[in-house]
Amino acid sequence: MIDAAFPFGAVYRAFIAGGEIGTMRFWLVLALAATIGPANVALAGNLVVEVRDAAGRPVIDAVATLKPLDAASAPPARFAWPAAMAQHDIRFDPYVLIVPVGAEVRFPNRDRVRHHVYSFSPAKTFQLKLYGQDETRSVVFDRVGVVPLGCNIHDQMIGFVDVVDTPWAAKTDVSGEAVLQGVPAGRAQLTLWHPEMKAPRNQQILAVVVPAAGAHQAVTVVMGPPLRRTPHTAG
Ligand SMILES: [Cu+2]
Repeated sequence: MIDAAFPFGAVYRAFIAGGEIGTMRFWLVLALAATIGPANVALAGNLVVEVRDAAGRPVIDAVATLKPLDAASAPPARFAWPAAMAQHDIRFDPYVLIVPVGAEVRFPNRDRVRHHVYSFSPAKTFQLKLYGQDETRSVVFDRVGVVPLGCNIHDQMIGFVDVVDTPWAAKTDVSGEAVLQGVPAGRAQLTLWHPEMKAPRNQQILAVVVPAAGAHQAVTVVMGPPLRRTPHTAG
């Protein structure tokens, strides 16, 4: 409202001096003031989602996605991390990659051995036939859903591309926290997904109400046994 104060004064003087045209501009400024008023300031809060298992341990690599129920429309999904799924030390890196629907994902091979990456997922069925060190391939993910990845040569290689249609998506870090930035205030559906979660479709859905200032949401999930895969090396 402070920003609107100066033009308000200027146009009000024009209103007094200019008759009908001044009146139109007067109402225009009122409409402008309404669109930049407190109702829309509520868009800037962060939702911090903290995910722990039944024993209270932080859950790493869980994907939190938020679908606001009150906001009219969402901005296009763009994420800070690269749309890349490397093969490194005979494993997929990262273990879980979030991409917006329509993203072209690179699959660089950083190993000396060759890999043959594939998925049978309904969201994306593909295969990248054997390719070697420092070569890369790419795949466009055009449908929303989880795409489990495997390698024909190395059975222990397991990874996931989570294709989402919301800009409010993030992965939990080592402390079990995912930060959804700039979420709209109001009612929303919060979905938590992890490949090892013991739940239908490996996910838990919560109804939440996000206050204008943002919030911290703690969630406990039930985890199953870890998938058998190549252990992550230190660093
Ligand atoms: Cu491989």
